[in-house]
Amino acid sequence: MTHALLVIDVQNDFCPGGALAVAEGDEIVAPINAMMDEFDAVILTQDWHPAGHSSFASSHDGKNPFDLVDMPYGPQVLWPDHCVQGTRGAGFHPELRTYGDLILRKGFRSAIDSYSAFFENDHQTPTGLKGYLDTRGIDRLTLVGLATDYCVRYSAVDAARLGFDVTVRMGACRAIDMDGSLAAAEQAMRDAGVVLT
Ligand code: VGL
Ligand code: ZN
Repeated sequence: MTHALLVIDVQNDFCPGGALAVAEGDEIVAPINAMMDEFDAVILTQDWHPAGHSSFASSHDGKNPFDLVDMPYGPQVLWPDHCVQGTRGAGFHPELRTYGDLILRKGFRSAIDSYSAFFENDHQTPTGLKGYLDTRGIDRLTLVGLATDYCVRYSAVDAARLGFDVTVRMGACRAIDMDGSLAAAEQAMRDAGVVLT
């Protein structure tokens, strides 16, 4: 099997001090760096939103961060402005090793969010990652990164549904964990056949 490490969104805005900080988000950087050499390929994703993105609470009158709204493609949590293209917050954590094979950006269309590295939040619009992995013969994925209950969860579930052999190394992930979202994510990943270690 050809085994890739998929490093999800280890960006400044998801680390302590960032706009959408995940508790202890920076603690996974050293373990992820140490893992990279074990894999045939390393792929990093980057949440990459235009200013005024529709997933930002600031784009909706009278809404606050963490409110839920209905979008044409389904329910959407509204977030603080984060990972705006070209800003420091959108950059990778400065200590993360970033000389992997591919950097995949997602969430770049104003009208739709993209938690998963495979499909935007309509669960239909592809990012192109599946084609990249297939053409490189990659059939096994280990996921790490931020946040366990959003971008790691949806990426892992989509990968398993697409037929990849998927493991999430929970020790190298951290969660936003609101309203039981971490427990729900663990259940959804297990139900999809993802191995959690
Ligand atoms: C993420 C919320 C909004 C993530 C990205 O990387 O998990 N969460 N955008
Ligand atoms: Zn985002």
